[in-house]
Amino acid sequence: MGIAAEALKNFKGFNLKNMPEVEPVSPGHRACQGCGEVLALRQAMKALGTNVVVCSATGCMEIITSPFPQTAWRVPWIHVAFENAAAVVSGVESAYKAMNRKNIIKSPDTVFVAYGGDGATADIGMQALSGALERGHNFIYMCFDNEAYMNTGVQRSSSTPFGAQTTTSPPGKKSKGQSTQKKNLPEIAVAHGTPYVATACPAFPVDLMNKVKKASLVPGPAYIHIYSPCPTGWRCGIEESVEMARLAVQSKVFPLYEVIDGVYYLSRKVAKPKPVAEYFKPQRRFRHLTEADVQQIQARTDAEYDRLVAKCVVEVKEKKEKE
Ligand SMILES: Cc1ncc(C[n+]2csc(CCOP(=O)(O)OP(=O)(O)O)c2C)c(N)n1
Ligand code: SF4
Repeated sequence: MGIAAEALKNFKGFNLKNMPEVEPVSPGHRACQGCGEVLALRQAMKALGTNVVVCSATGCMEIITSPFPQTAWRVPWIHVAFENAAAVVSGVESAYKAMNRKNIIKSPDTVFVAYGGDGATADIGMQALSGALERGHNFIYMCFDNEAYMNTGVQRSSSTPFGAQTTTSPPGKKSKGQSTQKKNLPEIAVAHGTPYVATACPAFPVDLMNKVKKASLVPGPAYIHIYSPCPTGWRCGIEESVEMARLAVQSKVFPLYEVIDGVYYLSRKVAKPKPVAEYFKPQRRFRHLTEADVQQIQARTDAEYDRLVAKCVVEVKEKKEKE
């Protein structure tokens, strides 16, 4: 049995009846109305509780929680540069380890967390993240993926999906919007031999919280990729974030799965998938796409999903959250 499976063998998860009441991220922050990213952050932090140190890359979740002299954080939290959250959390984790060993502190169970948006993770912080995963620090990295650099005004990242409009991938006579395919960050984390990797989204809060909790129990690096709808950048209604996250899963655009010691588990099998067009429709970032474009994206989505399912040896038998 691998180290992650061993650590999780007696795992008893959250359910709707035993939700923690703790709120490490307080309400009253300055996110846009309907922000799916801060909803995901709240769920993740509720799962982790208060014995944590959090390193935040620059981005929306940093800006909206820390307008000086205020803060929404009720736990130790460090804002670091855009590109080095994983490097800083490595140092913090190492410092705690050394101080525990020398009996300077008694804090063996503190959980170390770094997070960033998709720009901070897939592009500018990739080198720091790769190094931290490879060195095997005991930390969780959470990527809140809203599929563009939102904080600075919706620029494309390498996690922006094919065809999406951003300010730096504008559609026009010669362009269909984003011309490249979304970078597969969970696969990159798996390729590092990371003991625990998972995808999650805030439309399935119990699943998200259990994955974050599991990540905290694994003695080594863990990577969680969290789909985070952004009504401001996706140009959809502020009341539609949770629905967008749910539709992303139901249309196979964003499958929910875990990889424990390299073994793939599908968290939720999409038996009756919704068309990608239904997921695209409320989002004006996809409005310029033709029917043929959407069909092409549908075919690729189906193929990618089938490729993932073929890798999943076991289906997780968990009580399903209501869709
Ligand atoms: C080295 C560096 N380059 C650029 C910036 C400007 N900057 C700050 S936040 C940000 C965008 C963050 O995007 P992302 O990581 O996707 O997070 P989001 O805001 O979408 O949650 C940029 C470009 C910076 N702070 N530092
Ligand atoms: S721009 Fe998007 S991700 Fe950033 S706070 Fe607003 S809704 Fe949230």
